[in-house]
Order: sequence, then C-alpha cells, then structure tokens
Amino acid sequence: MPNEAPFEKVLIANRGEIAVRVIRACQELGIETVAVYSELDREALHVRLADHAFALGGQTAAESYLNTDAILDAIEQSGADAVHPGYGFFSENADFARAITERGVTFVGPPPEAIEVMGDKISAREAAEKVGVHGVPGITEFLTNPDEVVAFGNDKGWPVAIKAAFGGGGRGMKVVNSPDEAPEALEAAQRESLAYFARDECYLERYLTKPRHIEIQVLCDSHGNAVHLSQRDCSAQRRHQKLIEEAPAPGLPDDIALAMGEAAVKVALGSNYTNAGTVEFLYEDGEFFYLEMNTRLQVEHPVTELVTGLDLVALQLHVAAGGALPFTQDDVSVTGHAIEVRINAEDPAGGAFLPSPGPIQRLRVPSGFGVRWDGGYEEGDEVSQYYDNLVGKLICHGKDRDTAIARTLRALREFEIQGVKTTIPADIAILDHPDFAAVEHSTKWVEEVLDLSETAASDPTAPTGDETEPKVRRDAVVEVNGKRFDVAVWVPESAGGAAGPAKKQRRRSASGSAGGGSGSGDVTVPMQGTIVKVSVEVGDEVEVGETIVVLEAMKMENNVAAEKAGTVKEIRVATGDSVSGGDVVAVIA
Ligand code: MV4
Repeated sequence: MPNEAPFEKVLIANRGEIAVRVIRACQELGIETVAVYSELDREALHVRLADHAFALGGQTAAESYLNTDAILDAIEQSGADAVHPGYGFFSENADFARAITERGVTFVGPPPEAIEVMGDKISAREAAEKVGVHGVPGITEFLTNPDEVVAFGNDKGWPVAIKAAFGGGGRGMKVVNSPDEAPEALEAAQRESLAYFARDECYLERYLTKPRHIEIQVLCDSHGNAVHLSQRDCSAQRRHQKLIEEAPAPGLPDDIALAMGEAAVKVALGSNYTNAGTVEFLYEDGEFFYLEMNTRLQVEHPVTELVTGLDLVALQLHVAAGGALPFTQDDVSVTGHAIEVRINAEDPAGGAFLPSPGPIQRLRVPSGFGVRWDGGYEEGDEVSQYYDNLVGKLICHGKDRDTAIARTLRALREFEIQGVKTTIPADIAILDHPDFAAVEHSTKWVEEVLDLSETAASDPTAPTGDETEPKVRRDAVVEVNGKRFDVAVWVPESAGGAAGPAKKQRRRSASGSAGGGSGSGDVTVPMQGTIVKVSVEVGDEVEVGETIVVLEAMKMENNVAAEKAGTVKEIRVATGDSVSGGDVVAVIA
C-alpha cells in the first residue's frame, strides 16, 4: 500500500475501543486525529490518545455521540478532512454520511445509497437476489393471513420463521412449529414489529434449527475492485449479542468457503458498495443462505486482520481517499486461526449477563506470543451505564484452531480486572467446552446448551467504589470554545477530591450490582433503555434471580432479575416503555 497519508486529519465520531483502534491506525499513517467526547468521557482513553479533542456535551449517547449538530460542529471546527464513524452511532446513517460529504469531508465508509439499500431487510434481500445470492427459502410477499403460514409449512416442512420485514436483531421473529401455532405467532410478530419499527409487514422463511452464523468480510475500492477476506464464525452468541468470534470458519469445506466469498463479493459489487463491509450468512448442513449486509467496520474485524495480515482500518482510509486496492484476490492468503473474545462489563452468572458498569479499579491485560488487546479503557477509567459496556477485545492467533483456543484460554486466565464484573467466565466456559472444540455449537447453543448456572462472578470480591482510593494521575483539562486542551498539573493525592469525573466514584450498592440494593424488593433497571418484555404478572411468586423484565439497551437485551423472593405487588412498566437507569419497574414484597 502506498505510504502517503490518505488524509491530513481524521475525526473519529465514536468512543471506546473502536475509537482507540482507529486513532492508532491513523497515528501509524501519520494522520492527525480528532476525538470527540461526552461529559462522561472527558478523560477517556480515546481522548487521551488523540491529538485533538472536542466536547460534544451531554451524557447519554443521544445527547453526545448521536448529537448530529454537535458532531457536525466539531467536524467544522477541527478542520478534519475525513470522519471515521467506527461501529454503532452514525456508522450506518446515510443522512449523516450525506451531511458530511456535502461539507466536503470524506465519510470513511460506503456510499449513502448502499447504506440505505442494506438498511432494510427487504431491499437488502432484493439486492442479493438480483445477483443470484439467495436467502433462506421463503415467501417475501407480506403475509396477510395465518393460512399462508400453514400452507407454506405443510408444503415445505416445519418449523417456519415469521420475520418482521423492517425489523432487525431477531426482533419480531417468531418460530412456528406447527399449524395450530400460526395465528398467534403471526399476530405476535406483527404486534412486536409495530411496537419496535412502527411497521407491521412480515414475511416467511423456512426456519433453520441449528444454523451457524458465518460472515464474510469484503473490501471494495471505488474503481470496481472487490475482495473477500476469509470468513468469521460468530455462532457463540446470546440474545443476538456475540461473545466469541473466530476466523476462518472452522470445518467449512473449501468449495463452500469459496462460494460464500464469491457470493459476498457479488452482493457488494451489485449494490455499488465501497469500503469495508460484511455479508452475513446462515450455514447449515452444507448449505448457506444470505442474511444481510453490515455496512460498517465490525467489532470482530481483528480476527480477519490476524489471519490475513491486513490492516482493515488503514485499508478503509486508503480506499475512502480514492485509492485502489493494493492487492488482488489471488494475493489474499489465510494463515493460522484467530479467536476474539469480547470482554464486556456484564455479570454472566446464571446466564443473566446483567450490566455491571463502574470504575475499573484494577486492569492487567495478558500479553505474550499471539496475543492482541484492543481495549477502550485502562485501569482507573470508568465504564458508564450510558454506553456499550464492551471493555475491550482479546484476540489470539495461533497456527491452528486448537492452538488458538489454548492460547485464548491461557490469556483469559492471566487477565486481571476488578471493579466491574465481566463476561470472562462465560468466555472461558465456551472455549473450554467440548462442543466448541468439536464445532458442534450453533447460534442457539449458548442459550440452550451451555450451562452457566455454576458460573461465578468474575470478581467475587465485589467492588464498592469506596474501598480503594484511586491513584491520582491528574492532567487538568481546559475547554476553550469546546476544544479540549491538556494542562499538566500534578495534584497531591489529598486534593484528589478535586479530580475530574473519571476519578469521582459513584457510591454503589454493597453487592456491587448497579441495579437496586441488595435483596431489595424494588426491581430497578441498571441502565437506560426500552422494556421489551415484562415476564411476570402482579401476584406471581418469584425467586431470587428470576427475570422480571427484559431491558433492551445498546442493542442488546438484559434480563432484570428479582433480588428478593416474594410476590410481585406492582408492575410499573409495559412493553415498549423507555426507562432510565435506577427506575423502579416492579415491586416485590
Ligand atoms: C433465522 C434463523 C433460522 N432460520 N432465519 C436472527 C437475527 C436475524 N438477523 C436473523 N436471525 C435468524 N434468522 C431462519 N430462516 C436463525 C436466526 C438466529 C440467529 C442468526 C444469526 C445469529 C444469531 C442468531 C441467533 C438466533 C437466531
């Protein structure tokens, strides 16, 4: 690849580990970096690493990283000539891409038209069909009557999936096992779809009972060149939240791997795609079916980087600047095997995966041969309830899959983190399981087979936030017209109370859980989000740990559990309600 910097100054419209990842790539390319930050992130790692930083104001994502005016203002003031959106936030927002392009600033991502086509399932499926790439066999005409479901099931076989045409993330998808379930399932799918997406159109597919989720990384330039870069298997997930990803997809026959790669490139070229993207497939019994295309750099991109040796972020910047792909498909080769483990601040105990925000009081990340850490935090930083709670990703490479698994387990056991509970125990349980070793897992496996009931909290000593006076490392921050400047001032530890927000520790409940007091009958939600399910009724008897409501926050669902056994006296929310962290949703007495 040419060594000339593709841009002078890139603004990273994101936070956490992905902002850090992009900043590092820019630094290696000699590009100046501009961070943006919310009030809670004034001291965050991405801000510390960037050359410049602009305040967005606000605390919640909506007030800060999703505040279009504030971001556009920062772009303007910073003089950035390109914006990298990371994932989430504005990464798949065609209007945002257009708004910055109109200002003469390059969007490091695909054209807005391609984002739009892939933005809804129907047009995304049509875009694939158009180039001869097929989804799961089904009927894409909108359903009007449960009899259509029955006729399809009787003809093609049960089970059948009813899917929300304008849905996503499994929301609105209903599995129908037999004719008698059809009326209720269709009604439920339409109702859910209407509640979430304000549209109730649904369609039908054969339901695959044990599929693997295999996706293909593609990279396209603006000169009509496109390559596929191995596969990623992301089957180890729960509630549509991926836990572990690996590359290449294990046990995939070479001819199928090639056909999937070629199908992915066809879909991309057929929709005039440029930049990095991912085409998702379901794979079962030697057949693969197109699912959708993600028009962004994904969380799990590093496993592809480790097996191909390609820097995807550097390549994104290169093609965004108009550069041609510096290699062809024939030059792409895959070496060894890579595994990524997502380390989220969540407590996986009992399979609940309850968010566990808070200050990271201790963090020692593993290193050694074949180990990469892409983190968004360092010791002393705080994981806020307002944002995605991904602390970082551990990515290990080995000469083959067994070596990569052993290396990842070794590294996870070296990992030391205190102050927040993490998904590490669940990650270890998966990697240590014979089903995972034998590739007998599927997308349902974590929820239906893996037993996390004995999984201990990752940090049983439990944080209180009050025990450990954090070490004071003080760089004073001055904001002038919303631009951040660091001023090195060394504050004596006794004056630590004057420290910035990263050092201010919220009082937390003795259990260390962010939600509710220990054993409290008030069931509180740990973070802001939307209630997607109320699992109990007034009068129900519940046990400690039983799910009371399901909260969707940051694109994932969280079970909010009873902390006390008893009778449900009150339910204060309904499906679809928005709640804030700390809101009481039910009362148990
Ligand atoms: C399916 C399926 C089985 N059969 N479609 C869930 C999210 C949405 N994007 C597609 N999903 C699925 N569609 C048919 N016809 C199983 C899933 C599915 C799944 C897919 C990918 C990754 C994880 C998953 C977990 C459960 C179900």
